[in-house]
Amino acid sequence: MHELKPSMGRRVFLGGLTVGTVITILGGGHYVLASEEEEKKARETRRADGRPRLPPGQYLLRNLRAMGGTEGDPSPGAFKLKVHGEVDAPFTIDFAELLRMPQVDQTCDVHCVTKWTMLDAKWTGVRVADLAARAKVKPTARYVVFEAAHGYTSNIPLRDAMQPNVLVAHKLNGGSIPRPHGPPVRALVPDLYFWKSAKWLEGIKFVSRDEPGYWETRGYHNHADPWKEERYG
Ligand SMILES: Nc1nc2c(c(=O)[nH]1)N[C@H]1C(S)=C(S)[C@@H](COP(=O)(O)O)O[C@H]1N2
Ligand SMILES: [Mo]
Repeated sequence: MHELKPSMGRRVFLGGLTVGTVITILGGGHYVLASEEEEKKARETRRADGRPRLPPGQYLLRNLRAMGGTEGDPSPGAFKLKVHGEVDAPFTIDFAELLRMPQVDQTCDVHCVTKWTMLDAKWTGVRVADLAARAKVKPTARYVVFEAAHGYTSNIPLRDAMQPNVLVAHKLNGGSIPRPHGPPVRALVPDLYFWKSAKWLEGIKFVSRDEPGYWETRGYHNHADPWKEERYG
């Protein structure tokens, strides 16, 4: 993956440097750097929870950078979400049924472990907490595994998954999620590094024992808190 040292100039980065290829490349794509002023402001602003808007070691992009991954079927007609595991009432819903659940509109920031942060993306979706309630999650469940197309998975503790800003999202900035970003539905876990937000989502599995996912078994941190810089395991 591309390491960007905070001390390095942005021109050098734009030149496409590869400093220290560590572990594995997480993806590529196009991106637009924010201005120095925007970045300074984000560094000095605090969130409602008191944490800085820009987590340590991050720089600011103006757009969401497409980070790759093997695409799933983007058509809503083919979509099915299986909610299962340590639950009393497992279920599978299609896209229409997902839209009939309570919808949340939310503006939030996302933070990628490759060190870019993007502020204020607008998402629409259903709370994982609402899906968990419908599935009647058993008290034995302690972790959640997001299951995506072609075997990609990510794992998070149940308490993180129950946060009100953790969604199964089907809209980005007012439209359907653009192709590289995981349509028709992706997970959104804004307060952990973005690899936890599985694109082309197919299942949510509740488990009693943790199941480290795709990147978690390839050297990345199991928890991935951007404010603690939980980058590598
Ligand atoms: N299914 C799937 N989801 C995935 C990935 C992937 O390869 N496959 N990559 C993850 C990583 S490493 C990141 S940083 C984000 C990137 O999302 P974006 O391409 O929308 O920026 O998606 C995550 N979700
Ligand atoms: Mo990532």
